[in-house]
Amino acid sequence: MTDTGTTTKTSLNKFEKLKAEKDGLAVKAEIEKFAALGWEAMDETDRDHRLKWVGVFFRPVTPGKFMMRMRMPNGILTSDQMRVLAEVLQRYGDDGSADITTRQNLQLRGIKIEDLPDIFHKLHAVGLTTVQSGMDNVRNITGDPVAGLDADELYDTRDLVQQIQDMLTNKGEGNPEFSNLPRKFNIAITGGRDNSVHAEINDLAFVPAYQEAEEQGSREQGGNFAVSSSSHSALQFGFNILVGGFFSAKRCDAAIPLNAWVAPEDVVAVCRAVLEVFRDKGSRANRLKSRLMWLIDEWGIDKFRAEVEQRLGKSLLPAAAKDEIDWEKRDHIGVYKQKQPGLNYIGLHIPVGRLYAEDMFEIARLAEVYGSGEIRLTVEQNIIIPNISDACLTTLLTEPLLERFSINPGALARSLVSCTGAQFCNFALIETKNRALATVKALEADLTFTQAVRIHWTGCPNSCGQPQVADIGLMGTKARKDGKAVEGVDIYMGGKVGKEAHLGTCAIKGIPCEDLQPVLQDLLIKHFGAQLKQEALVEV
Ligand code: SRM
Ligand code: SF4
Repeated sequence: MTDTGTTTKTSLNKFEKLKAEKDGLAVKAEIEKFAALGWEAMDETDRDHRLKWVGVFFRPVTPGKFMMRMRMPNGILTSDQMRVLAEVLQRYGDDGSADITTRQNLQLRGIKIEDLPDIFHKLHAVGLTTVQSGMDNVRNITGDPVAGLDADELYDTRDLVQQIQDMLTNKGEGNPEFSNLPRKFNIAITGGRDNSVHAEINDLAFVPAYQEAEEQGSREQGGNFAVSSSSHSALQFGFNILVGGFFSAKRCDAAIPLNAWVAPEDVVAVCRAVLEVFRDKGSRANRLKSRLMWLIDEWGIDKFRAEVEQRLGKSLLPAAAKDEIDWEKRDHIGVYKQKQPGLNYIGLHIPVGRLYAEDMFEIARLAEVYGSGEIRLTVEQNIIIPNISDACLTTLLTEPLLERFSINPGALARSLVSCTGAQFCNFALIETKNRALATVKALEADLTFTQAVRIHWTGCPNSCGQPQVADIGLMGTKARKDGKAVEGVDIYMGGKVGKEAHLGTCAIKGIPCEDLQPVLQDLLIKHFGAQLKQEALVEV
């Protein structure tokens, strides 16, 4: 007996029941009412769950101070939008902060329910939306952070990402067609060579690949072409499709090939078809087995592919023999030439992605004064300011903000990623962000490095901080020390990003956080060529 879409109503899990009682998107029309009522008088299910359909998260750790999760398609926003977000936060003083997320997105903290009508009004005025960013919806869609800037990119993902978001959110207004999926769903598109979006950990991902196409026929379709060595064929640009990648406390899997290739103009339709299959056939019984990969497991990839084709209304071409992901992953920290002559982008390191209102005003100012007003976010929780002319570059590099948000951070700080952790997240088994910063600072004080080492912290097995993609991943757990339960970590090793990406696995279990420093030092020396500063001095 399957537990997929054929499930009877009686076996629905508790979240399915709350969705059946009242659709999550219904709260959109009730914001004024909630604001008047206040968070304590509100219906608890609306407050704790349904508000997530409009991106508003009740935080049991800070009751009354909500988190607001935006949507930032391809991680791009304007200085005006950044300034509006900063204005929202400014109101909350010390309680207000923002985090850049591992999905190239922003989350605001300290939000009061009585302010929601005004906040939504302000966001709407600058074209920002929070809709369908939590619960059983498609999360922020990631794309190359240097799309349209990178001379080596194969495809500029920006417009496609926006089109997909518009389709599934009805241009930010909310779309009931896709607001009741069996579970969360992640989509990523990359048109660059270095897999900057971690395609392998998404439920649905598109990676660049050229398909042999008959020259004549292909030209008639008006696609992107490269000349092949064969005189009879051209190479048409498109994407190989990967499906089923996900992390959860129960299971983590890299995405697998759908054995399908799609031209850019069909990507939105394929997203729709895959989401329809997931929506209508995915499991709604056991929430721990509801992500897309469980359905693919049950059906087999061939049946899944056939169902997608049926929804699409046409056959998919088989995958191209190889994809074009052939670079190591870049971190974009520093100054880089754009493909547009005379223009540059700079990548600023934002320690563990944490921002305050003053930082955001300042970033908006720098983007306007030195660039075109555009600001970009990365899945490493950092910021890129593009379109800086050669003439402006030197002055920009003297701006005081760059002392804190450096273009040349230390070898560990540079690639440090951390999930929210115990400060705001009630799932957390440990505090993460502050600990991550303190640990790296101490390690950098004792060691010298010849390479950057990617360390990712995550506060619990939900893996929002993606420890499985890291060189060293640290996952919060309860450890034992002197017979007592203490905060600890399981250590993941071997995650590989960029070309030939694969997931790391748990190498060491249950290290108490207070004993972690020497363990990490040892790993950095043994596996990543770090040296104790004393020893390095002796060698010199
Ligand atoms: Fe996550 C739930 C934060 C990326 C897997 N995640 C949560 C909640 C909403 C739990 C909660 O209600 O407290 C966290 C909110 C804490 C807070 O106050 O910030 C939370 N997740 C985050 C963020 C903010 C981590 C960060 O610091 O960057 C990321 C927000 C992304 C965004 O902009 O939408 C975030 N979460 C991820 C990722 C990474 C990714 O997408 O690349 C994953 C693993 C990949 C995946 O989903 O396959 C991830 N989050 C989860 C899960 C486990 C999902 C599952 O299938 O079991 C949960 C728990 C759940 O959904 O039941 C979860
Ligand atoms: Fe919270 Fe756990 Fe996700 Fe960290 S990994 S944000 S602790 S749910």
